[in-house]
Formats: sequence, structure tokens, C-alpha cells
Amino acid sequence: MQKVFAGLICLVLVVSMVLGIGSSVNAAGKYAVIFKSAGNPFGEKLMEGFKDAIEEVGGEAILRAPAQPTAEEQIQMIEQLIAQRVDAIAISANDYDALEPALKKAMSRGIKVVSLDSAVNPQSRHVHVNQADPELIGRVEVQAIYEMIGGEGQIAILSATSQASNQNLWIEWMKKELEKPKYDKVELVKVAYGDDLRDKSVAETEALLKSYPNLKGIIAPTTVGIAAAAKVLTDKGLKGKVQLTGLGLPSEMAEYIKSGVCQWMYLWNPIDLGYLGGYAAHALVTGEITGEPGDTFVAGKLGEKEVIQAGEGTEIMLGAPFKFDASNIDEWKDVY
Ligand code: RAM
Repeated sequence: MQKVFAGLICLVLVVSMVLGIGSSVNAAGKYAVIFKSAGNPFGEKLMEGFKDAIEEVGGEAILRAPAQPTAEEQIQMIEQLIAQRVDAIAISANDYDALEPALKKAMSRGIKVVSLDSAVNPQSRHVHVNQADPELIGRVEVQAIYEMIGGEGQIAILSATSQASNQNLWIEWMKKELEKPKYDKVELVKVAYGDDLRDKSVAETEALLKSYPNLKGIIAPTTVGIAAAAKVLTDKGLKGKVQLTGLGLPSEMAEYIKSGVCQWMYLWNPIDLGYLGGYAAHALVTGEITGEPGDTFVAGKLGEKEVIQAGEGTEIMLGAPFKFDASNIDEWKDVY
């Protein structure tokens, strides 16, 4: 009897080894992050932070970004990751609703889903990792351009893609801010879309300047857009004539902040955003959180974080946006 029992244990061990069960490789699981598109330095930093977190918990990080910022390419990637049996997917979405069938399929297979940076709708995720309060981000950019243009004149917005849920939400808040009587002499003439592609963002900036020769200011709530617009304004000698603000990476914008083409701008730490996304995904996989309001977990060096209600879904907040100007840009330009 004892021999049979010992034999059974041996058999179980051999089968476990063959299947990889109980082996130390990927014991903490496979975690994928999908950014909006490849070649975006903000996305590279976000994925770097995600990888840092996953390596800290002993998991395997899979980093993906489609060539074009489309929902279709992200859906294909989600399907591939489902087939790879990953444990979690963190995604910066190219569309709020279009990923729903693919992400629901992932969740039905036990895969935990986190959106970060650019949200999917609440039905398509367990939780969203939000960079900062969207109302504050939208309002503060309008307040900045108002001050820069001296309170009157035409302004335009240069955004990412027309489907980007983060930019669209910020633009909604910009429009609400512009409804205040204070802005009666400020006219928003156009929202242009550079699709987070450098060349398209350059072309859209040039088109804005051509169509609106009296344009006084541009708000670009995208790191790709603001850097492209800064280059165009610099090349055309428009410093001081057309003002620029928005959300920019210090590494890409330091020269323009110093030259005065962009007097100040805002952002948060993209490495920390990805890192928080990684820890949130891990906490879902281990069952430490389910994505319900009131859930708490320790996000590595960022400390304890809480899941809160946000609209019809839940989210985890990174922090407040940070203002960059000539006085502090040098401290940050080598960080991100
Ligand atoms: C771009 C992307 C990203 C956004 C930043 C501010 O890099 O659109 O999603 O969060 O800008």
C-alpha cells in the first residue's frame, strides 16, 4: 500500500513538472500591457514602469503596442494574449467601447483586466488606473492658455485620435471650463487630431495656423501633439505670437520650455502610472482586490492604494498633475 502511495506521489510530481505546475518559472503569472501605439515615448515609459512592477512581484511582463493607434489592432492583440493564457491584461485603450467583446471574453476566461491611461467602459474591465482627476486636467489647461494669451483670442486644441477616451474626457472638461463668463472673449475654433503620430501632428498644426491666421493659442493634451506643435511654432518663428500649453514629457519639451515657445505645461509620471497598473493587475490576480470600492493594496514603492467609485465603474488614482516650467524642467528632463 505504501509503495502504491509513494508511486502515486512520484507520478503526480512528474506530471506537475511536465506541465510546469509548481515550477518557479512564472510562478507569479504572465502580465501583459498594451499601449495605444508603438513609438510613443510616453508609452515606452509607461510600459517600463509596468515591467518594473511585474518583475518586483516575480512575474513575466509582456509588452505590446500596435503599429497604428486603432481598436482593431488592439483587439487582435487581446485575442493573441487570451490564446497565450496570460493572467492579466492592462490596456491603454484606443476606443472606450470597441474593445468590450474582446475584453469580456478575456475576463470570462479568468483573465484580470485593468485599463490605464486611456479607459475602457466599466463593463470591459475590473478597474481603471487613472493618472489624475480628469476635471482638473481639463480645466487647468484652459486656465493656462487663458493666462498666456492675455484673456482673449482664438484658440485650438490639438489632440491625439478622435476615439482616445482620455483626451476626449479632458476636452469635455476644457469645454465646460470655457463656458464660464470669464472666457467670453476666448473662441475655441477647432479640435484637430494628430493621432499621436508625429508627422500628422505637425501637419495638423500647420493646417491650424493656415486656416486661422489670428490663432493665439494651442492646447495639446498629448505628449506627441505638444512636442510636434512646439517644433512647428519654433521653426516658423511664432514664439510669443501663438502660445502653447498642454501635457508634455519634460524630456521632449525641455528645449521649448527654456526657449519660451511653451511657457509651462503639465503631466504626471508615466513610469509610476505603468508601475501602478502592474501592481493593480497583480493584486487582482492574487485576489488581494476584486476591483470593488474600498479594496486596498500595497503598490510597491507607491505605498497603499485604494479602489474608489468613479461614475459607474471603479478606479485607482495615481495623483495630481504636475506643472513644469523653466524653474523645474531641468530636474525632470532626464527622468521621463
Ligand atoms: C500621449 C498619449 C497618452 C496621454 C499622454 C498625455 O502620449 O495620448 O495616452 O496620456 O499623451
